[in-house]
Amino acid sequence: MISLIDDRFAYGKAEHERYVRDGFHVFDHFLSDDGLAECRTGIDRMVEQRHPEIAPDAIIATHLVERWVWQLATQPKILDMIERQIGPNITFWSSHLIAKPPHTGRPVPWHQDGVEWTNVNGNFGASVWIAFDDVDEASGTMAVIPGGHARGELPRIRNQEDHDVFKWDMDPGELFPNLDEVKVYYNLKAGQAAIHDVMMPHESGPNASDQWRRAMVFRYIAPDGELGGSTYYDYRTNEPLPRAFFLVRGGDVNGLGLPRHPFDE
Ligand SMILES: O=C(O)CCC(=O)C(=O)O
Repeated sequence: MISLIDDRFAYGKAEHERYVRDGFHVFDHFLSDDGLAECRTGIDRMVEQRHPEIAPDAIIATHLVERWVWQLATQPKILDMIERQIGPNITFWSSHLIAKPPHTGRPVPWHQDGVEWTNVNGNFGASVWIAFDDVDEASGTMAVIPGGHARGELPRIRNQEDHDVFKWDMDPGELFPNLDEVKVYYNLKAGQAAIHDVMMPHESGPNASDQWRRAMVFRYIAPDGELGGSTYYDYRTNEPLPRAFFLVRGGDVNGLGLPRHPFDE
């Protein structure tokens, strides 16, 4: 059994304090070399196998059908980090593979995740954003505004573009006036990762490079919040899949009968 997470990955008091202050944190070490190779094999297959209706940047809820995604998202070291943020009771509820092909990937407009989710609220863990390629501004990596999460809910407009996933744009006029100076791009090597607060304003540009830009994001929330339903679509068949909140650590404190696993073991 290979270790998916790099031995040097660490999320202690100092990292946590920086995450709380800045609203994001970048890890130099996240996936092990073997872990990265295994994930890339899975992603290549998924991009290849996806239903023609599913865009490569909208491959959602993959943990419901891909065991390797589930295994990665529930790695004890990741859950230890989330526990430090939200306490001992944790559900894992969302995975999203955002793969932008060379030259054709779509941009993601400025938004705050916690505002997009109208029926999921409560004690959120960080969103965990994992790079499977070297990513930078040219390839459409993500950008954040240090400290921007502390500004609360920012004004927004419904966007006019046909974005499958992100339905709201923050009003650009209300953004930080010196945005270009303050925004920080995730310049990551494949296998590195970053976390962001659910209220962090963030965006990503189109992929103007010759390389794929593939990243996956995982989301966690404590089980005592509002755990609203939704419908996702199986990336292979486009069949509907109900959203589920999997209790991955601790107790089902509100007695909701939360499932612990998406697969029969
Ligand atoms: O990876 C991207 O391009 C955007 C990701 C994003 O919006 C998110 O993780 O919430």
